[in-house]
Amino acid sequence: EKRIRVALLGNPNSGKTTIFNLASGAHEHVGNYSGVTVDSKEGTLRHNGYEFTLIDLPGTYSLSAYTPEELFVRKHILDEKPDVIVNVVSASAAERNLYLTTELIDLKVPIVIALNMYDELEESGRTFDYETFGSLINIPMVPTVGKRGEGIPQLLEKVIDIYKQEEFDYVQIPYGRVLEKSIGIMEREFKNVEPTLYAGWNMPLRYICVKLLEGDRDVEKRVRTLPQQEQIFSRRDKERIYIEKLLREDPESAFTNARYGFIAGGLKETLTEKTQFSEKTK
Ligand code: GDP
Ligand code: MG
Ligand code: K
Repeated sequence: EKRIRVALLGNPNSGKTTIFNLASGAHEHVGNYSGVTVDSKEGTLRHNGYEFTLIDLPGTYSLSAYTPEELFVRKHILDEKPDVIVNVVSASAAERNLYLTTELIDLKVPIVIALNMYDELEESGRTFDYETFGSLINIPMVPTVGKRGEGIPQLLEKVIDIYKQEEFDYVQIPYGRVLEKSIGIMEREFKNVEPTLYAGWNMPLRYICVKLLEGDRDVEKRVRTLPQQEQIFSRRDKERIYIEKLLREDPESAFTNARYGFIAGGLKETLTEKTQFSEKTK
């Protein structure tokens, strides 16, 4: 029997524990994450000839290295390398929830999106062309209503598909002319670094460069172990100044805004208010 390790990841209150309990038959506490302990829970289930190990991770809004939850989740993805990540997204708050997805895209990990709370989206009268949005980010999206168990078999089928898929065509988040230029310069700075020195971090080079430009403490700590760290940091500092000068915002905000811009652009084409929709079809 084949085993698939699946990490459930998403914002607090997106329905991760509900899906976890439902699928694994566990009875974990559903409600606001207390924040007292940062921990994950494991449960297993069988479906269609596979044994799934589900991992319920703490809720996070981002994967920066600021809060214990964010660091824990990022470390889990990088070190435990789950076979597939199920990104649980609250469909009724898609724009905010999909921010985390942009960070997962940069990490180039296999993802399936559970578009949970789909009942709330429908009740609010909106429509979401999630298939089009999913093809924009090249990640399958499966509508689910965790509370009622709807969509879970379909979700597991998609997880199997992604598990079996051998090659991925990862989308790149477009950060805009100024940031892309700095990313390229940082990537070239790594030309002199022996790749085996950072291969174990399991971070794509582009991700390392983005995080360095953002000033991510965890990635900075790692880069300090490289023999070329002095040149890298001196270049990084110059690029941060350049970004701030041209964009008139700190680099971290610039990256955050670009990620939100990417999501907002895609949703503008695919997420409609009912009133607009019915006017069009009249
Ligand atoms: P977590 O913080 O991501 O683990 O979220 P929980 O699983 O604790 O769920 C948060 C709340 O949303 C709970 O009250 C659930 O009963 C509710 N919930 C979960 N899935 C759905 C869903 O698909 N639709 C609706 N309307 N509520 C849901
Ligand atoms: Mg939970
Ligand atoms: K919760």
